[in-house]
Amino acid sequence: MNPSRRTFIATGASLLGAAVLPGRAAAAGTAAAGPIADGARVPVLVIGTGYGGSVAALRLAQAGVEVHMIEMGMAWDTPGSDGKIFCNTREPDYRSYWLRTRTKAPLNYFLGFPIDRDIPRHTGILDAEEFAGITVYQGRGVGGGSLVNGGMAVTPKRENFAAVLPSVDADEMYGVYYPRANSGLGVGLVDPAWFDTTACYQYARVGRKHAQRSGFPFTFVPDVYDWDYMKQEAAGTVPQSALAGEILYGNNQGKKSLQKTYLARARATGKVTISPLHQVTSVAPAAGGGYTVRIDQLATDGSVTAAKTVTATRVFFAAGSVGTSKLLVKLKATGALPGLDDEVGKGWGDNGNVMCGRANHLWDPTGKLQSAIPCAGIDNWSAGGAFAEVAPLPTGIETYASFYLSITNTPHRAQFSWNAATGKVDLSWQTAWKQTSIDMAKTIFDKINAKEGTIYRTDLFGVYKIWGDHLTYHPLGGAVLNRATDNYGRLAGHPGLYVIDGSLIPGNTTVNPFVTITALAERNIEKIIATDL
Ligand code: FAE
Repeated sequence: MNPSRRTFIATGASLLGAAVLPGRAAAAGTAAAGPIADGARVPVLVIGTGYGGSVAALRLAQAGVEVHMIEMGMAWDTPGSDGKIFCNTREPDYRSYWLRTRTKAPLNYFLGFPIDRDIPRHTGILDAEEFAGITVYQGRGVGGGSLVNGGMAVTPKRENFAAVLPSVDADEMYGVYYPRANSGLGVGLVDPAWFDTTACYQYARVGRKHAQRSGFPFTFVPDVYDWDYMKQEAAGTVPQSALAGEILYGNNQGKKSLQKTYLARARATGKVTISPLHQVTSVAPAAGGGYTVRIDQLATDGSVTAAKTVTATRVFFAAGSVGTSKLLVKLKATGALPGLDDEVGKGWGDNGNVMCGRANHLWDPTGKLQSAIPCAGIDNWSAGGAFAEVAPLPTGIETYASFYLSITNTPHRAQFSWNAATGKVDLSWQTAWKQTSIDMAKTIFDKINAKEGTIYRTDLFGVYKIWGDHLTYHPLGGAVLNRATDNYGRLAGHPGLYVIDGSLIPGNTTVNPFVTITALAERNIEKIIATDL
C-alpha cells in the first residue's frame, strides 16, 4: 500500500470515528463466503435481513447456532463508478429503485411539476410496491429498511403501548427490551445546543416555533445517525452525507444502518452467512422433518439465474410486513403450509402515514441547507391522534416550505389475500381510508396555519394536491402477534416456523416503528432460544 493511501485510510477512520468502525469489524469478521448452496441442509434459515432478521441472526449466532440469511436485495457493499455505494436523493440512478424503469418518488412533484425520471431496470434499493389502494415503500438489500429510512428511533410512550401490543408485558419491554434495542441500534439524540445554531436544522427550528406558538408539545426525536459525524459535515471537515441530501436511496457515511450494528456483530461471530440477491419463494414441510425452502437466485436485472432447494430445521420469516404476509398467505392458500391460522394476512395497517407541506411567509425561510435526518416531532397524539415528524425537504434551494410526515391513530386495517387468477397476493386497503388520517393530521396543521396566517402547499404531490395520501413508509401487521402466531411469534400448526418482523405488530405503533420491531424481536428470540433450541 502506498503511503498516501495509508494516510488517507488512517485519517478517514479517525474522522469518521465510531460510525464506520462496526463496518470495518464486519469486513474482518465475515463468515464463510459465498451464497447458500443448492441442496444445503441448515439448522436455521432467516428470510430477510431487516430489523427482525438481524436481531434473530445475532442472538441465535451468539447462542452457538449457525444461521443462513436469505436476502432478495443486493449486498450494498461495493461502490459504483462514482466511487459511492449509494446514489443521492437528488440524482436517482440505476441504484435507486427496485426493478423499475422510472422512479416513483414519494414526493413526486415540485412547484407543480412531476420530478420522476427514467432509470435502467435494476435491483435498486427502494421498492415502491403498488397495491390497489396504496404504494408501500420498503428497503431492498442487506439491512432491509435500515438502508433507506430516516433513522428516527422512537420508543412509544408507555401509556400508548397497550394499544400497540396488548398481550406483551410492558414492564419487560420498557425495563429490558427497549433499552436493549436502543443500545444495539446505536440510538442517540441531537445536541440541543448545536441544534439551536446550525444552519442545517433551520427548517426544524421553524417547525418548533410554529408548533409552540400554537400550543403543541414539540419533542426532539432520537436517531441512529452519528451526530458527531454530522457536526463534522457541517464544519466541512468530512464528506457530506446527511447534509448532501443522502437518505432515501441510502446514506454513504454517518447513518448507522443494520450493516454497521446488528449485522456487523452477527457476522463477527463467524456463524452467520448472508446470501444477497436470493429470494425465497416457498417453504413447506420436508419429508424427513424440517422444511424445504425454495429460493430463486436473481441477477441485477431481476431475472432468475438459479433455482435452489434447501432444507432447514427452523425458518424465521423476517421478510418485512409485506414480504412475510405475502409468503404466508400464498403458502396457506396453495396448501404448502395448510396448518397456518386463519388470522394470517389480517390486521395490516399503514401506521396512519400521511404527508403534507405548508407554505411559510418570506420571513420564515427553512434554509437551503437541510439535514436529511429528521430530529424533531410535534406530539398531538392524545388530543388529536397525530404525531408529526418535522421532515426535511433537502432540495438544495430555499423553498419556504415546512414538510411533515404524520403518524396517525387510524382504525383502518386491511387484509392480504391470495388471488389464484393472477398468482399474486392482493391487499384490501382503500385510498379513501386515508381521510381519517388526514383529519387527524389537520388537528395540528389547520391550527398552525390559522395561527401563522399560512396555507398548505399544493404542489408537492400533484397538481393542486395537498395530501400525500397514496403511500406508506411503515407497513405493519399481516401476521399479528398472539393471533396469527402465539405470543412469541411461533406459527401455529408448523413447529419450527417463526415470524419475527413488523408483520407481528397490528397496524400501528403510535410512532416510527423500527425500535418497537427490534425490541419485540429481542423479546421473542430470547424466549425462543431458551425454550425451543
Ligand atoms: P424490513 O426492514 O423491511 O426487512 C425485510 C427484508 O426482507 C428486506 O431486506 C427485503 O428485501 C427482504 N425480503 C422480502 N421478501 C423476501 C423474500 N421473499 N426472500 C428474501 N428476502 C426477502 O423488515 N421507521 C422508523 O422507525 N424510523 C424512520 O425514520 C423510518 N423511516 C422510513 C423511511 C422510509 C423511506 C421507509 C421505506 C421506511 C421507514 N421506516 C422508518 C420504516 C422501517 O424502515 C421499517 O418499519 C422496518 O425496516 C421494518 O423492519 P422489518 O424487520 O419488519
